[in-house]
Parts: sequence; C-alpha cells; structure tokens
Amino acid sequence: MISLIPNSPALLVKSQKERILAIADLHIGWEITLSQKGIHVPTQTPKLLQKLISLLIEHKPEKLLIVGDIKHTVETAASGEWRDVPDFFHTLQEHVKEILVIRGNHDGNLEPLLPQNIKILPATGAAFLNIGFFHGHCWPSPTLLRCETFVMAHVHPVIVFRDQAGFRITKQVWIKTACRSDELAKTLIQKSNMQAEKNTEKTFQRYYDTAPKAFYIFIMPSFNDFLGGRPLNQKNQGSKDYAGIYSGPVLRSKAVDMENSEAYLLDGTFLGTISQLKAIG
Ligand SMILES: [Mn+2]
Repeated sequence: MISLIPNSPALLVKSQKERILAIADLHIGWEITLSQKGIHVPTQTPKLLQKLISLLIEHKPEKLLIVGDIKHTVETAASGEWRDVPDFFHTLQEHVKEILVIRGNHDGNLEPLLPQNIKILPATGAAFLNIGFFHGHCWPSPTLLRCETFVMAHVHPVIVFRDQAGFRITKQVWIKTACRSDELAKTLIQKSNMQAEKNTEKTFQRYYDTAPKAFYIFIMPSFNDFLGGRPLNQKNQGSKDYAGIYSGPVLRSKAVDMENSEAYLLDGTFLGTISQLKAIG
C-alpha cells in the first residue's frame, strides 16, 4: 500500500512486514553551483538532513529509498559535495537500517561519495512491495511492468498560479497520471532483447508470466524545495506549445496522457488536471 505523507514530498510504502520511505531529487550541492556564478548561499544540506531525519523518526521505516538525483552536478562532484554527501549519509545511517539509491541523471560518479553499505540500483528502476520505482530520465526495465503502480521523479513538478496583476507563485505538487500499459509494454519490448510476437500481451506473458500492468504513475515532488521546477501548466518561454515540459521518455510517450494527469498540493488538495490548470499558467 502506498500513502503520500501529508505536507511532505515523501511517500510511504507499507506491507505487514516492512515500511519503506521514498523521497527523490535531493540535489545536494545546488548552492555550490550558484557560487560559481557569484551568488553565495550558505549550504542548505543541514536543513534537508533535518527534514529527512524528522520523517525517519516519525514513520520508522526499515528502508529509505532515494529515487535518484542525490547530488546536483551531473558527471563529477563539486568540491563541496565531497564533504556534504558523505556526511549526509553517515548521519542518516544512524536513523534507518537500510538505504537504497536508484541512480538519476545527476548521479554520475556517485559511488565514491556514498558509504559502502548503501546500495545503488540502476536507473531502469526496481520494484519494492509491488510498486515500480524509477528515476524517469530513461526508460524503466520491462520487468517493472509487473507492478500496477509506478513511482518516478526527475520532473520536480510544480504548478504556477498567475493573477491579473501579474503576481506569480509556484507550488510543488504530486502528479497522478493514468498509464496505458500496453503502449508502454510495446515500447519496452522493442527496446529490450525480447523476441516480440504480434501480440504484446502474449510476448510479455511468455517472459514474465503475467500481463503487463502499470496502470498509474505517481510523479514525486523534489525533496529539495529550494530547487523549484518547470511549471507543468505553463508554456516554455518563446515557444508556442508545451513541448519539452514533460521531461523523460515515458511522459513523452503515447503511454501517458499528461494533459489529463491530476495535480495535488502536498497537503492533498486536488487542484485539477494539467489541461484545466493551463488557464492560470
Ligand atoms: Mn533527474
């Protein structure tokens, strides 16, 4: 069972035996990259750490799952990250038994920054308690289609509210979107080494002993709320359409209709569908 934690960019997956707390998009060290442009913001890492420790104390999960983008610099690690990231994880380990990380697009060269007993999982994702988790910058593994629910990150979803005086505020949101599992299965079969038959469902059945599921995708807000994000209800500047707003191959594919996806504030308030929210974007 999946539950979104009220007023937190985090969710809890529970079975009778186990509780897993999932978060995503920490982007530790984004303020270090600002300083290269002459803007000096004190390190925000202690605030992120405090927020996360409070959740671990309150919900007592056995596992902490981070769905990608631990650090901000993409390929290497900035010098401040060499200090902040290991310290962050050493402190976390005092509060939770097991930490797992699904690799995001910002997580190149992550291994030397993490304590040894933290498990790094591939960007194509992993299933926990029958929920398929992947970061979202690349396709998930076809094996995840055995899960009915997917959770991805990467998008940092926010909605912009603009009034007639021109004031703009943005709010972080959860996105829930329906997924056409047959479309997704077709693409993932093509991309893998599976021998495709005419019927997608049959092919899938042969390999995995089940029909492809994946009926819903939840998109997680970023745990680091200093980051903001690209408003999903606003056109790209200088562009007539919304191309490029929906990042990652899954959201751009035929499997997902982002226009009809639902946006929820972190307190659970339902705002509307993305296409309805364009009226205020
Ligand atoms: Mn990402």
